[in-house]
Amino acid sequence: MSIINRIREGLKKTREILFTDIRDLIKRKNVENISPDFWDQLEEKLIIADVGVNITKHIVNILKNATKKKDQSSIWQEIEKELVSLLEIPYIYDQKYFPLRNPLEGYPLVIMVVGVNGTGKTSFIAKLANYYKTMGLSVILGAGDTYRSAAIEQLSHWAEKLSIPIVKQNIGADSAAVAYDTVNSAISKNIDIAIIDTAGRMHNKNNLIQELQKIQRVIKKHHVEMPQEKILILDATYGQNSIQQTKVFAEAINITSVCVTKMDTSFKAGFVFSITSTLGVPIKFITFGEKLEDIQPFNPRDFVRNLLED
Ligand SMILES: Nc1nc2c(ncn2[C@@H]2O[C@H](COP(=O)(O)OP(=O)(O)O)[C@@H](O)[C@H]2O)c(=O)[nH]1
Ligand SMILES: [Mg+2]
Repeated sequence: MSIINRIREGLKKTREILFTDIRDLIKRKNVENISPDFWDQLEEKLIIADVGVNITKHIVNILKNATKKKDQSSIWQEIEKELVSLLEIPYIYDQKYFPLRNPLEGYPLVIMVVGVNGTGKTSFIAKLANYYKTMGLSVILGAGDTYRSAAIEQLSHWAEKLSIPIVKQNIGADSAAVAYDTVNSAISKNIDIAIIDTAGRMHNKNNLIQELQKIQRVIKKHHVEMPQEKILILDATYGQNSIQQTKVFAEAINITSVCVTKMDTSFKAGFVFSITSTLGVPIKFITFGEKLEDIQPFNPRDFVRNLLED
């Protein structure tokens, strides 16, 4: 299956739940006679798909305004433009590391991955490593989730499968030390990218915050501008709740971007339309399956087109 088809397949549920009505709307010959019921039902659907009340009202207004345009293609363009603008936060990237950026000459790009357990952190790291490996870059992993032994094993499995190096210690080890060693190894071996896994839960919230801050502090000993990227993983199956659950991570460290996982299984993927306005950072990746290739840099325009086009 081509990449485009994989994404469409992955977004099938969102396409059906959220966008069937909107697609129909665009195709209507007679947009003047849309009944108030239509708008009520659409609003209800958007709310069920976890778009969120404010964004739902906003989207319905966009659609109402768009249907005032006379021809189909201007309606289409208007809807597309407005939906894209909800998803978009412009950012700078390097062609070499697209969609990420490494402003530090002569240093590896260090990526810290954070998020609640079970959201898909470790799977995302494997997919991301594979993505960059395919682009010809070298990658090293750091098993920074030392809180659960399964987490270390899982990451080691992926490192082996991808034939890339990994830095790990035993369960209960100091995760900041693992992170430090990972970056150290990347620098001394001239590796392009270091990706560091972290714990998603600890005894309590304060432990977790302190742990993440410590990892960050220790990485900074290599260079104050590291880690250059801090990616928060949001699980699409939790919808709006996934944003609520992750406020603690945003509190602990300055998140630089978001990856939304499990787009393929979710009926609640509508919440992606409220991520950028709630968290104030761009969505840079989505994952839509369990295979290594089920990852894509997030492109708001392609995303909206995949949902709106037949
Ligand atoms: N269908 C689907 N499953 C996923 C995706 N990403 C992760 N998973 C599954 O979600 C579960 C938790 O993933 P894991 O990476 O261990 O989460 P972590 O605890 O945050 O590290 C695993 O069973 C993964 O296979 C995705 O994009 N689609
Ligand atoms: Mg994990």
